[in-house]
Amino acid sequence: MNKITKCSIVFAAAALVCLSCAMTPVTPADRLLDCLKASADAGKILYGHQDDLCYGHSWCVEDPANDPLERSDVKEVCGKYPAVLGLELGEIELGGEKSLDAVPFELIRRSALKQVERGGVVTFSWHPRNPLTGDSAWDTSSDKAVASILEGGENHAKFMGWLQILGDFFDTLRDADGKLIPFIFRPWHENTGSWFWWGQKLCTREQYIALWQMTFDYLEKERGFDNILWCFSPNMDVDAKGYMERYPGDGIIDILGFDAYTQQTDEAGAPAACRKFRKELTWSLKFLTRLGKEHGKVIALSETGLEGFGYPTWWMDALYPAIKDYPIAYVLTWRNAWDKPEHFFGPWKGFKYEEDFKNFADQEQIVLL
Ligand code: BMA
Repeated sequence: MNKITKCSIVFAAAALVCLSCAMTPVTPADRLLDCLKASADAGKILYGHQDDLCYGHSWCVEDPANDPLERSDVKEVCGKYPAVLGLELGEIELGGEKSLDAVPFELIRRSALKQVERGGVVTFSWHPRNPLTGDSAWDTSSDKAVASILEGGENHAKFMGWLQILGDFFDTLRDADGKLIPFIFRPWHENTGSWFWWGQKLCTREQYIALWQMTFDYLEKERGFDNILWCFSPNMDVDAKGYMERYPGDGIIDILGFDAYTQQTDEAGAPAACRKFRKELTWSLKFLTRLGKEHGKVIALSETGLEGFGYPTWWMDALYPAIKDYPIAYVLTWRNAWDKPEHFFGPWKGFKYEEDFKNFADQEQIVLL
């Protein structure tokens, strides 16, 4: 084993294991933030995959309460688990047992704990229903949804009830010693687009920021969660000014993220789409790096992928060259939906381009568990 490889393994182990060490920082969130900072400062990028322990391209956990959570599409391809596990909480606010993607919340809870037990990082997204119409998060039929849940709005009490349910779930995320695990929370994402009820054209800047403030105040101040890192993640179709236009503020946000996808095309259009993605991502990460330095924040590529992967070298020719020179703490590819065969963004055993992912995962800079 050469020196560099050895160092990187030692470093990766240190960066991930230090999640449980009790050094100087005060809160569990501070400790996780320090680990992410140290890892990014050392030039490492943690690789993450959405819902990786709950299901994969052609399987899903069938016994949520007892499954050992050992399966993973990523591990089946490269021998390691993702260092970051993304999990989705949409529809938890309805009080049912399963998420909008039909994943039992008990499985989501156990997966989060397992990920931390393995020394990894957890990040939650949340696509709650439209509180005004009761339809999905993608229902943009009214520009009054955000206004209706802010203080004084007709749905304020209802929404606070949703936050309470979310907080109750967060309260169950405890390790064997009963301590709350640290995690990243990334609500109200892709706000620079207008496809969610909290998007750009559906509320004013002030309303959007008030939504963040209300969410933060409830969970951090009222419920006292000190184990949450807050990630802001607009989509990659803005410049630095557009990115910051609705920034909730340094007092709330810990991580500056970006959601950036390669545009879907047919096979013939894929090379051009990949080139465009690489160019735009490089350009965007350049200003995100600057913003991270100016605001003293960790940066990340919070969601990415090429749906269905109609390109043989997306990982090594589009993604890796765009991210390798920037201090992003992690990159997360979206889910491999077991019930929608073409809806996959991560690797899986048997996929024709799996070697390309293996090459990516083999890079000294890329960290897995
Ligand atoms: C989207 C798609 C949907 C899913 C949602 C929340 O990007 O994957 O199928 O319901 O994320 O996970």
